[in-house]
Amino acid sequence: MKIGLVGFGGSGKTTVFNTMTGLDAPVGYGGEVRIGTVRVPDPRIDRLSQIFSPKKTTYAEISFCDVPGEHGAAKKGLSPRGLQQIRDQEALCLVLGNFDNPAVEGAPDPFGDLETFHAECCFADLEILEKRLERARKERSPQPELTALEVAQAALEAERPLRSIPDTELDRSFLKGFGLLSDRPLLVMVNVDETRSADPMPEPLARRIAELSAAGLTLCASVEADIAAMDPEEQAEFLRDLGLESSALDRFIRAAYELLDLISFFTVGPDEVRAWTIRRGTRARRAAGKIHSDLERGFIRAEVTPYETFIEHGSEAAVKAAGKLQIEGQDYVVADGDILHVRFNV
Ligand SMILES: Nc1nc2c(ncn2[C@@H]2O[C@H](COP(=O)(O)OP(=O)(O)OP(=O)(O)O)[C@@H](O)[C@H]2O)c(=O)[nH]1
Ligand SMILES: [Mg+2]
Repeated sequence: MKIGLVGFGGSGKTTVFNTMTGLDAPVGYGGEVRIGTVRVPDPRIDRLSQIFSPKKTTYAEISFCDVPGEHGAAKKGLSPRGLQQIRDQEALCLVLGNFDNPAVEGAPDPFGDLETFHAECCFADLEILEKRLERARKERSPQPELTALEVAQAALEAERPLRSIPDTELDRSFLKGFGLLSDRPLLVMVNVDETRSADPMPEPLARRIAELSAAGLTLCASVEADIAAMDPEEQAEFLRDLGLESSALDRFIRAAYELLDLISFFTVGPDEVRAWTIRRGTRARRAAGKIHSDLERGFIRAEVTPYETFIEHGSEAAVKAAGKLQIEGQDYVVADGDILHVRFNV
């Protein structure tokens, strides 16, 4: 999963990036585009790894791309270069500064920044769509394609982000490869100051985020940076003192999985215990293809054990003996926590 961190200059993107990835990119004033990955913590993988003692344990990963914002009072917004950088990201995380930053002019205005970002995305998408539509009309493209482009254009003109238009109204197959920003899943992260690190999302902001079909999260990036540097026990105590249920990384990952409708399935064995990320609703053959294209091509069946069943019985042999091993065909919808063995023949 690739997530682009975007937002205005000095909103705290690089600070967030560092906390999430454990890297140490320099904060403040621009810089270069950076990429870092984090491992998605999963206690189920920890447990499976203990049981199998594999040579290798592989967690799911999220990669973050930190795109510097524009600086200076006259230029607030996203640079064309910045926009270009985020087009190939699967999801966007907009960081909104809501703390006093001496390097940024004026009081923080997360609500206004959200509107500006939204307007910029709609505008950039509209530009792309207008060109496409003009060409499609000239080339007398088939009606369904024209309809899709027109529906998208009308939504953007009404300042509705494309992500808010359901598939039943918009045939997205005609919009593939355009890199439309307002169609990307969006997670809005409000970066608050130290004194309000456990405050809930302000109501008007929460409402607007919902209207934009986005998800929201608050954190204090600088407090989180301190938390990330602590050892686990210290962390737990510190979080409790602050009134936080979990670290921003945990909350972020949960929100991102929910937003993108992602789940994990597992493969296990003496060589490797591994988590794989798929979209909810993915069928067994497609899921097998994540592991290797041969498994998708030559798919015969999947032997499935839900994680809980496995833990209850303690071993794969015990699961089988209890008659709990599920033999599933290619159309089986893989569930979160399924342990899969794919039988295939190529
Ligand atoms: N008080 C406070 N300061 C913060 C917080 N988050 C970031 N900062 C500070 O704000 C400044 C800018 O933070 P960055 O993370 O570099 O901001 P950025 O969004 O990456 O900025 P650009 O890359 O220039 O767009 C730094 O001096 C940070 O230390 C926060 O939660 N509270
Ligand atoms: Mg930065």
